[in-house]
Amino acid sequence: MQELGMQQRNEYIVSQPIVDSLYFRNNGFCVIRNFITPTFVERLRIILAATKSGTTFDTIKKNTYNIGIDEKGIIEIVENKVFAKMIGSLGYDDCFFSDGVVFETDPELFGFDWHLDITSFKYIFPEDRAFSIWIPLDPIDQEDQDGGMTMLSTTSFSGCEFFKLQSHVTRALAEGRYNIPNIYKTLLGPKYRNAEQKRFKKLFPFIQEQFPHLFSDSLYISGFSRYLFDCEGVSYSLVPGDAIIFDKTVFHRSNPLRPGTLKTRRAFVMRFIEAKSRYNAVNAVKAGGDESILVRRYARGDGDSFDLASAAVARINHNFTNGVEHEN
Ligand SMILES: O=C(O)CCC(=O)C(=O)O
Ligand SMILES: [Fe+2]
Repeated sequence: MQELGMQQRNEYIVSQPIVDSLYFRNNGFCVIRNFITPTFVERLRIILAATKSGTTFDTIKKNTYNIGIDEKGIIEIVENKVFAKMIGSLGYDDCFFSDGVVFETDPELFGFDWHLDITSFKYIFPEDRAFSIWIPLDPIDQEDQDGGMTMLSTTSFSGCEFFKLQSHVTRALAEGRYNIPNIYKTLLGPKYRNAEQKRFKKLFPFIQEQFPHLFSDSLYISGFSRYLFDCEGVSYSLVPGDAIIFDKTVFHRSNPLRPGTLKTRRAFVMRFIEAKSRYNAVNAVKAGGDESILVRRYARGDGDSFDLASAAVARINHNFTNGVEHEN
């Protein structure tokens, strides 16, 4: 474990966030201990309480995009030197804050099955880099009620090929190179929209219990692959102030919140995109799902760099000594 200690201290980011950068570079994710202060955890809880529930998914209580995007504390975190040093140590170049997302679940719901965050990262090309920081606002105790997340190492299976496929197919459709039935035309695909689909969904718990190996309604994986992912997945117990940082290529899922004293589990997620990425206009428009206000603000034409003059950017601070670039 590595301490990224610096003298600098501000109200929101604890002065010594602890990450294991080697682990991150090998697996695509790691835990961050001491990421934010109790004051900022409280601030995020207030923001979440004032957030209306989004409408996209029915396995989660709240999933709302574009939250806290102009919040002073978030901008301070992003522009903080300790933060930039941490991000740099994980192997990223300069990156901008692209969205704030709220997630809340309870013991009645399952949260999300294994997935990638295509909605949040549809704006860039598959090879462009991006990541998320998941900040639970309630304690996560794996032995007790859990409600955390499970992460799949990119050494087991990486989502990068899916980003490629999704972007290629979306572009091919936009260019009219082939046609597919309407039902497949957005990211959300044939999920349960009409009455017939909703009736079908009611059978799910039964089918999944009886035949978990045969059947899956995941956008990405079969029932058998879900079993493999579950075997390989990594989870953490976390206290408020800790976080999980994960690359866009990392498959992840919610751990259900078991019944107990905690009635709801809240989380705030910060999304980041590397500043040198290019805007993938076709994918951004055609992939479906919610839209990031910040990305819309910074986007120019298809294939162009983002205009980040007004963005919150973590500057990784490259130094040049004797013509050789090295990171601080
Ligand atoms: O909070 C959750 O349960 C899911 C979070 C998630 O999928 C994400 O941060 O991308
Ligand atoms: Fe996610």
